Amino acid sequence: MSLDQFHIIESTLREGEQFVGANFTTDDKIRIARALDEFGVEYIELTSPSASPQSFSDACTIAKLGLNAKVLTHIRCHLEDAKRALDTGVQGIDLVIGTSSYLREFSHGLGMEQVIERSVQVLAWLRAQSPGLEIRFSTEDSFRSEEADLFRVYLAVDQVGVDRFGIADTVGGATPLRVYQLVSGLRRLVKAGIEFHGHNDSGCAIANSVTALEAGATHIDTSVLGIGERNGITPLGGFIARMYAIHRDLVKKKYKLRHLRKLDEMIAEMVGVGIPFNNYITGVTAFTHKAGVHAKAILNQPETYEILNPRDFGMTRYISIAHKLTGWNAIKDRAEQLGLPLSDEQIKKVTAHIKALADQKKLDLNDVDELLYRWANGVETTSVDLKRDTTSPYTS
Ligand code: HCA
Ligand code: CU
Repeated sequence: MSLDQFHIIESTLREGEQFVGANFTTDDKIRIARALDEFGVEYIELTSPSASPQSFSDACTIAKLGLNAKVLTHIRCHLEDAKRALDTGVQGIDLVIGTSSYLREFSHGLGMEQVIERSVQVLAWLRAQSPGLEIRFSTEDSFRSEEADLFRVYLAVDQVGVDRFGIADTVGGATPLRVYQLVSGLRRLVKAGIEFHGHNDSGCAIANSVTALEAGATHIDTSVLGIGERNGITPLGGFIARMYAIHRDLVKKKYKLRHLRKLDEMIAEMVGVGIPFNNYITGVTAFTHKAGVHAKAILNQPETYEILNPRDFGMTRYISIAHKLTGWNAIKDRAEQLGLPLSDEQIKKVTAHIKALADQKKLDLNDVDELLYRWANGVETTSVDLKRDTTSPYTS
């Protein structure tokens, strides 16, 4: 059910601002908010207006942009923070309070009774002030909290009434099975939406997010490139890749997938990092095929080795052919691209030659092309000394 009806809470402007390289200016934030809105995310979450005077005025500015996405801000369970958040004019507030023993002892210092008391107090105050406000209540470090404590606070909050409950894997230690258990446990207890926020310290953020949906969650937190505290949270692009693999038509309808690349590039530049080579969708090797066996099948039917269609994302497929694992079908395809009328027999011989050469040195596409031209011009050599320097295998 939720797999068909999920919502993205895009937190590049909140969790992402907690990434060590992030130092967004007001203009940066406006550009990011507009780009995310154009992409089609349903919600944009902003840093707490209590964080700094600029954070407050930027929240006011973004709340007034007239975006299609709902603008939320994220605050601690404090009355002062709640008052300041209301003053920004945002459409929703994400409340969070720590419930694990770590946070109770080393962060806010409150016992469970006080946690419940404060949560109910802040929520009831917000509800009274602004009945139409969309409010989420989340527990920080949910997976290292006692389950009985968690459910006690969720049920108390449910009595007051919230739009959404949050479950946070703050330290990135949860596995999909744990996520399934906790989310489905909460799903049985409450009717409101359920949001999952997952860090990626041990590599489960995307899997945990999708499992949360399978267990009944309705909203998933993401950030562009996954930026956030430490190694970050569920990356927007990776989550999109996963959901596209499940519901291609739905995802194509909901989001402007061709904007992902610009989004990833923009954030990478703003925070001073490169896009990882193996990044979902936009990494330089995401649609690169190499082995001859793969290349042959890809040329016949791309879906044989591709779960994502690069064209849907404005990306192009690349078949690497200048190496020892190449195959004659791929070389033949290249000869056809160059308009060279070589027979299959000739192509097979050139291919054997390319493999032998590649055993001796790194080749590039120019080397392959040169050999193909020579053969097409009647120079059927099998001992060409190719002197050209090699280039990156990703661009050859
Ligand atoms: C934080 C912690 C948080 C909150 C998540 C949430 C986390 O405030 O920086 O509000 O659900 O990972 O627990 O990002
Ligand atoms: Cu977080």
